[in-house]
Amino acid sequence: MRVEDYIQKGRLLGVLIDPEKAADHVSLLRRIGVADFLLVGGSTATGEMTERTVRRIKGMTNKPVVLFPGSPKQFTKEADALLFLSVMTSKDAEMLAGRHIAAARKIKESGVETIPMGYILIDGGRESSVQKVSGAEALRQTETEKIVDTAIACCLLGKRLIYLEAGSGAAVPVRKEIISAVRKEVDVPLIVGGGICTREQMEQAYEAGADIVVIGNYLENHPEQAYIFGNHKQTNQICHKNKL
Ligand code: 1GP
Repeated sequence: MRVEDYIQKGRLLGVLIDPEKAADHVSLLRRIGVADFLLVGGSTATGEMTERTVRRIKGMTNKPVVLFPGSPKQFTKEADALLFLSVMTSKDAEMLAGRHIAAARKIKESGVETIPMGYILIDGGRESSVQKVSGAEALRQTETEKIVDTAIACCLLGKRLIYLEAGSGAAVPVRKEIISAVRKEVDVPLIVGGGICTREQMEQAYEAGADIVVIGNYLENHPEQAYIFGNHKQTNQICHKNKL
């Protein structure tokens, strides 16, 4: 099944694995076990690290492995799909289209499934690594109307997925009122991530309209807590053949 079709099911948990943070086998297994699919990416990971990490995960599970790249160098044809993201809150043309042009031919020739995604950075209470690396601005959590307008613009631009991002390790996740306001105006699947550390926060995001919740830091630091986020929907129809 194509990843884009799979994510239409909703109430999915994506676990983000940063290739720069080497994880032991048990830690990775725990995180893979609770995920519906894996996201691989980091702000400054190299291509080699990314490819090694994708191969490693694919050697442990048949759950989809999706690239969430911090730069074009992080593309690898080993992945099942690529989130081809435009940082909608950036004023830097490179973040909106320039880097995409640089990587376009390689991506097309690889045949890897590519999902155009609008990435909306929202203030999570501390400067995120994506802000440091890209210089992208974060919209304030009080700017609901602007966030919704940005999401509408994503759809008008043909994005088929929207990521509401409070930033890696955010002190405050995206408010549920923002998620529901966006949900009311757009039909494309919504990903919500940044600073989610509890089951309650995850459930609130789903209830407000998130189709996918992404957790990175918390599970990286507390892999033994992964079970808390498990069985987050009644029928988890994931996966082809589960190697775990
Ligand atoms: C970061 O939204 C993801 O891009 C995940 O954030 O690491 O804070 O869970 P956390």
